[in-house]
Amino acid sequence: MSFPRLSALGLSLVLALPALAFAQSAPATGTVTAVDAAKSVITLSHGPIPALGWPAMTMAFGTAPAVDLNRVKAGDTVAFTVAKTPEGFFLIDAIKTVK
Ligand SMILES: [Cu+2]
Repeated sequence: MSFPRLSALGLSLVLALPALAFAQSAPATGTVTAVDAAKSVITLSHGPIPALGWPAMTMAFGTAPAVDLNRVKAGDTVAFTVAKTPEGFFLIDAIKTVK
């Protein structure tokens, strides 16, 4: 009967994973500095993202297929969420302009 061993392994894996890995996306806000919709890449100057332990910075992100980058442009102030893929990449999985 291997069930108890599997349970213990499952628990240790859950505890070892960063909280974000398979959980909800991390919320953040920022300003768009560049958009390449054809490549699904957006560059943002973003504020601190406490859920990821990140300081404010300017960086490029890939985006999830559901994100339509034709709806944002350089200079826009945006609210977005960042998800970590199982491969360890950070992707924007939702974004919207804010006033
Ligand atoms: Cu960053």
